[in-house]
Amino acid sequence: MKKNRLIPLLGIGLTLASCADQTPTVNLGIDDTYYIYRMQKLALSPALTGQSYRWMTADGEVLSTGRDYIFLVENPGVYHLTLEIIDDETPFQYDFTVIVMPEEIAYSPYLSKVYDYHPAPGQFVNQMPEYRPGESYDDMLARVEESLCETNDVLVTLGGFGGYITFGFDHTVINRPGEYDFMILGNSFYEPTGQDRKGGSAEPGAVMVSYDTNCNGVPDDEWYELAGSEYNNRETIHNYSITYHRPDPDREIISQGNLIDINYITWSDSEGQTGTMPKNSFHRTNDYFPGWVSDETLSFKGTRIPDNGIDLSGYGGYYVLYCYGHGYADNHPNEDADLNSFDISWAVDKDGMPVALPGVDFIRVYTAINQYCGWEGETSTEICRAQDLHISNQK
Ligand SMILES: [Ca+2]
Ligand SMILES: [Ca+2]
Ligand SMILES: [Ca+2]
Repeated sequence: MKKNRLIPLLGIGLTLASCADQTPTVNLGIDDTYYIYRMQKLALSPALTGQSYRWMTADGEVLSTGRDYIFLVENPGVYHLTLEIIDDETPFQYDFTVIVMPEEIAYSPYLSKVYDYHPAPGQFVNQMPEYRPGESYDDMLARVEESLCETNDVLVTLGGFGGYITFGFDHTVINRPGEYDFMILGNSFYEPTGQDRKGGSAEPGAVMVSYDTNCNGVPDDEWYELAGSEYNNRETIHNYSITYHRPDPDREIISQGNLIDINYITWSDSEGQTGTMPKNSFHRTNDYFPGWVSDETLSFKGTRIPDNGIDLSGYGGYYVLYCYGHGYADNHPNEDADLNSFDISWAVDKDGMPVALPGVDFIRVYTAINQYCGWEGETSTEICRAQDLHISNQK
């Protein structure tokens, strides 16, 4: 979040308002003129109260009917706005202007910040990125940020179902109507033999978005899921939750083919099911439970979409993980930009109702499948990059 600063204009010092501006000084609480950068929020909160409120453009288009309003636009320009406070006793109308300027240092289309990283257990955990004994969660978070920011493109695993990451850009991602707004890249690939149905290694991650409505720069606001192609699949389980248990040092070590410890990590879920995440011979040296976590259990929740892996060999030798339509990360190869792109207008609330968001500040991805595919192991979403599609990437 940019700090307030003063800029000289026509010899007058004017406050450059930003999202952090909560306490304007005039009686109404709204200034005559604001100067902000594009893709930055301006929080407006009148000091006067009324029965209802109407924020409008000069053309009379109603922008909001709430008392508080966050002004956010993509393009520089001069915006004439009106606040109408509707009240029998003290009605009020106030015209003011927001002058939106281009940013001084070009925004990056790529990630600039990782807010949190909480993978579920998995065969790549503690390796993507590497965890070194004694390191803290903050050390890991810094490494994840280094992996994903800009075009570093280093894969980060989210582990099994529910494992998640939260990231953001150096500006608010604008929701352009009818367009994809951002893209997330992973390591999905198509297997060569499939012709009729796209499949290979598709490990879909559900995507959630959040708008920093309290303007504190912290992802503590309401989250909304982007309803992907399987959101209304009858086999999708909403509000699914799972708890993984740290490996029991007293467990019986039983091997089975390429699985060298079939009782390695146990889990139980909200459907009354239990299961295990075995350790396999290809990832025998690393712990699958996050090394920086001291808790005995790890719990996650979210929308569980149906299993997508089919064993084509019939004996557990060759699984193909089929791709879903759209709306998931790590679901289609990166070359297919549209199938890795997301429209903020897909956002729904916890009841599945569409939510109109002007933009998003925080994006979360979590593994949306709880599935184990023989020697290929648990299905885990991996990501390596995210990009705002409305910012030029000419750098
Ligand atoms: Ca959009
Ligand atoms: Ca916030
Ligand atoms: Ca993957």
